[in-house]
Amino acid sequence: MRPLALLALPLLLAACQSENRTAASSETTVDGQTVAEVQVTDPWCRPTPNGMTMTACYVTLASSTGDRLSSIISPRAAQSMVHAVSTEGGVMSMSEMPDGLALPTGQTVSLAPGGDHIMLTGVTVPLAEGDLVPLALTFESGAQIALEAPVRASAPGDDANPARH
Ligand SMILES: [Cu+2]
Repeated sequence: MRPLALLALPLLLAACQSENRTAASSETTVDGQTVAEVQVTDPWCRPTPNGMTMTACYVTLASSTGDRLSSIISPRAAQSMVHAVSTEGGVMSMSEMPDGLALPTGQTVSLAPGGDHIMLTGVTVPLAEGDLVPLALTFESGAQIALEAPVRASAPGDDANPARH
């Protein structure tokens, strides 16, 4: 019976998304039906060892109606913003997206290491692996999503599939 019980645990956890809050969505009503407007999944943040006060967080976003991620607030950071990464003359730099992050209708937008990311600055209490970082995302449509991003040293799935980007 023991293996069976262990197998059932991930299923139970998957069914309780509102409880672990590592995935969330906002809802809107279209023709009397409730549909998910924006979905946010797979959030995670990098740890801040050795007195680092800035770090990056990553999420996967999808909007069924087209939207923009316009602002982010986290109680763990003085400031949170969406950064775009660009390379010019072989030098990588990052800058805040002035108009927020575009979420084209029906497309999945993944923030991932090496690319666009959520930048936390002014992190005063270090983020350690296993911590949960509350993130409140506000979208141009007015939708708001609150979730918790676990702190991890590497991207979810990296162990199983290093080719994942
Ligand atoms: Cu950045």
